[in-house]
Amino acid sequence: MEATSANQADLNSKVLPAEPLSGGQIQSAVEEVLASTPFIDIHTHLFSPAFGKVGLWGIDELLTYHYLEAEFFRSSNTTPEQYWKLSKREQANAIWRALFVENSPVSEATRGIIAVLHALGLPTGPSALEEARVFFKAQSIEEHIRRVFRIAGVSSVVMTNDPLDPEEQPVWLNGGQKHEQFHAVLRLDRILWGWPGHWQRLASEGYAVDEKASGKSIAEVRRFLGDWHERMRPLYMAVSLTDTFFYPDDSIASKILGEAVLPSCREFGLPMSLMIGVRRQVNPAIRLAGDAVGRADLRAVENLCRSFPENRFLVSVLSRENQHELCVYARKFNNLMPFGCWWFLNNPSIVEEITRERIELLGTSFIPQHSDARVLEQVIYKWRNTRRTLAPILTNAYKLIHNDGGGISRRDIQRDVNRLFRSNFEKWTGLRGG
Ligand code: RAT
Ligand code: ZN
Repeated sequence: MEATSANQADLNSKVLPAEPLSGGQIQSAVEEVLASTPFIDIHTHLFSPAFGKVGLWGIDELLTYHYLEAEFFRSSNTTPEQYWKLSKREQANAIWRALFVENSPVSEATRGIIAVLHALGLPTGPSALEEARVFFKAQSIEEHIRRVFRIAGVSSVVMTNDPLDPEEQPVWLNGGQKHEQFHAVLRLDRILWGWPGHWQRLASEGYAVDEKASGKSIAEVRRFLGDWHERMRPLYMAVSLTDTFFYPDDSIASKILGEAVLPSCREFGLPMSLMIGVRRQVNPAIRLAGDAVGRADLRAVENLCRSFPENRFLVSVLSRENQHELCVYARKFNNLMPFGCWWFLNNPSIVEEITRERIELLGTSFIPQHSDARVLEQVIYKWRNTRRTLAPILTNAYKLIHNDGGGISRRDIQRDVNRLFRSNFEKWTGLRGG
């Protein structure tokens, strides 16, 4: 079943039958509702066509995704130094050979390539690469995006927009983008933890800031955020943080977060997204694939939620060991919205564990997943996998209600799926019909 429109999904939750389903009907009702509800993808690295080459799509980009590069170095004698000297096409050839011809694509990321090729009606066998190249070359991006989103069952996606990115900045300075299926997010890594390497960029753009973020700097960072809010109209502000992140402490990041970013979020009515737990560049030789994970001290989240009750926080944590605490904090603070099974967690076995735990502790008051897609067509496999993993989890939750004597209707299921994959986010950000 194809995903219906966003408006239809909202309507469904009012007009679908309200009679209780029998135990045997629950599973198919859940599967049908999941399949027909368009999801909002709340965090990706995709870009609308206005950004030109910044937006990645097609088979060579899919194959050189950093999740696959990490796996490639485990199954090939090619060294990172040799690999980085190759052209993109040669890199893709090498990854295809190592992970799809000489080995079976059983990992989550390799299986994703197979699912994408199949969904687009392409062959998936060892000799499929050239045909895929011919197919992608023939696509026009606007139409291709519509098709990919339709297959993936997403109504819109949220980008990651860095105001200091030299490739992105000119697009925003020349009118930005207006594509209704792509929403902006003001990403602040360079401003927050990257201040020592980037404050001069702000200074050169006319903001009176200094290295220590002293004097007028805080007011000037707020002016910078205001200017970018005006340009981007973001749905939220965001930052990714290491496992050692803490709040409050005497770092510049803490100061800018507490005194500039969070007050600006309040001023503009935006949530702040914190993605916590990355250990950056444990192996710099493999570049983007070289980041790892560490357990964080979530008392930082506790302190933020308590100290800033007027702010709303979207939080994703990378370490499996932090997941339970995050749920507990969400029970204490209703300005905290856990979201997604991020990066190394986006594997069925771990998604299953985390999502069950979240439902048991939080009901439907969380956002189960985002795709984190970097290459357009990845939304096809990532959302397909999410629906497949979620179906038995939701079915089980409803069967438990049923077995305990409660009634569950198709209308209830639609309402819940809407909440998990649409309206929790819409409510948090003010997005309408996204
Ligand atoms: O999942 C990823 O692709 C990571 O490299 C990161 O981009 C992460 O999702 C982030 O947004 O920092
Ligand atoms: Zn990301």
